[in-house]
Amino acid sequence: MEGTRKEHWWRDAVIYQIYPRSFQDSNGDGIGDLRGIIQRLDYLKELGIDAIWLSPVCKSPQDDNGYDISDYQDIDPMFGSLDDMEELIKEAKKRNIRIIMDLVLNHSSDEHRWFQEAKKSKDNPYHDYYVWRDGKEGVYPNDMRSVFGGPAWEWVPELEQYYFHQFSVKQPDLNWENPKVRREIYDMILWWMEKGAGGFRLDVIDQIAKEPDQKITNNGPRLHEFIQELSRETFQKGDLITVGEAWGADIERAKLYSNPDGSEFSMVFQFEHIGLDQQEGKSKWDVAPLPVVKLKQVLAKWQRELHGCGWNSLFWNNHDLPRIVSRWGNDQKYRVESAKMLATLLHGMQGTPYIYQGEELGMTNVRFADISQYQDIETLNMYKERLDEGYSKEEIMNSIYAKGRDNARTPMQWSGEVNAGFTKGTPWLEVNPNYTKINAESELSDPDSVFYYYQKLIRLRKEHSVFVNGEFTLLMEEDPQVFAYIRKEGDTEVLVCANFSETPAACDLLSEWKDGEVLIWNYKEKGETGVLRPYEAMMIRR
Ligand code: TEU
Ligand code: CA
Repeated sequence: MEGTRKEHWWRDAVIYQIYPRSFQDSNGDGIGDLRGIIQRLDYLKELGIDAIWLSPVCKSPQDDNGYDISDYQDIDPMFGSLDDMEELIKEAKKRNIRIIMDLVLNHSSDEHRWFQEAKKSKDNPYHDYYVWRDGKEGVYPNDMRSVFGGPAWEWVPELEQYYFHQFSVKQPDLNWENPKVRREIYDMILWWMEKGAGGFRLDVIDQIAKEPDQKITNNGPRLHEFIQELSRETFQKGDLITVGEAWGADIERAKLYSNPDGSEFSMVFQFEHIGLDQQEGKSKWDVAPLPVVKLKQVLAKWQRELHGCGWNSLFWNNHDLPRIVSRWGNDQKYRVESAKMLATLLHGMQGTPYIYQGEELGMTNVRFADISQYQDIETLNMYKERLDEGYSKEEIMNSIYAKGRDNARTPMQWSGEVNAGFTKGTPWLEVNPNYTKINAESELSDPDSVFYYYQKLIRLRKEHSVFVNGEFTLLMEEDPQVFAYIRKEGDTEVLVCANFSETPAACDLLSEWKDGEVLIWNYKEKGETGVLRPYEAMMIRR
């Protein structure tokens, strides 16, 4: 790994996210599980990834699909057992793949033993593990709202108190002000480290230092103090990849989160680019067209500003976001071209690329006819809320088609067999009907597939240290179609160039770079000089 500092060995790694429920069912109950993942490790090895980020598999009543944990030190029976987990870690390790666990530390499930105790009485030792305020029934401490709709306060009559929940009623917020809570969390993390966890992704970590009386949810005053203590007490004792999820991160905070001295995390997920296709000042459901020039500016800013003093996570997708090829590509006529174009742009940048399951197949959004076919708590709550507010069903369904989280959660499409080869039973969420055409089996039998394109991008990152270390310069800044940039390390330069639209785009860069070596290209034959065809993309080195 030339040019990579030893302690930052993970900087050329590529991470694959698995949403266990939807990846592979091994026992016919319609829900993906750990043994299913073990069966598919060779597929992931073939793709070439270095680590798997597993969305939560701990014990949970599944109110928010596992992001509501009732026992941090056990596996939900739906996914398997602790033994299965240890086997997964072991089998992955054999293939040089590490397992990154999802830590949900802002809140627990209301079915967690701590919360069961906490609500027994005000002087129960666990009461102060959560965030309570005195009050009167019906008179909320303030008007804060939960991310999933409704008030952020829930009344417990026996205590005559409200508890605070930034997410669902079944996800009470943990009280990080309480040193005992922090100690319990650290011990639990150390226990997972001993079990061989190779890293952690920290759910909504920017929200742990909330101050509800000030109506502060993210970026609370003690946030970085808490994170530095957490890192010192746990991660720094091992050799891990860690990534914090922080919707509220700006550049300055990201530099703290991903400080190369290792005082917080390896890197952070920031979401500035993710919010660009919504109406100003409104929610994600109020969809607007993507301003491509703005997208270029935002990504270029993050590239420039973290260079040398932080580290980016690179992602288009996760289990909360719609499928990128449907969102910012074209999932019909140019599905393959645009999926590859988006991958080229992302994997050419500095940072750690994340691939969300199925992204490497060019999987698309889904359009279920009826709301009863949807499962996600956020979508279902929004549907009710907006119906009450007078939106038409059609408007609401269109928002769901564009932004609903179930778009990412339909089962992984393995083959053209029944239920896409995901399960022999009834899948917990219906498969996308396009599985007959889009599936891993057919991708693996086609040398020009999206899968092999991702495989090649991953390999390029390992072969050329310029992708890991190089400086980033945006070209053609004001051009609304062409997204182009240069990466430069020493004498090596790579041009990454793409047409971010479905109409031909004028671009002189290709003739300037005609003597360079084409590293990857999503079209086969040469086109007209000075023109990029729909979604045409390439990397050229000189
Ligand atoms: O998501 C953070 C979060 O704020 C999301 O609810 C986000 O606002 C929304 O999904 C955008 O559509 C994390 C997890 O990734 C998510 O799956 C959980 O539901 C949430 O935390 C609560 O734990
Ligand atoms: Ca199962």
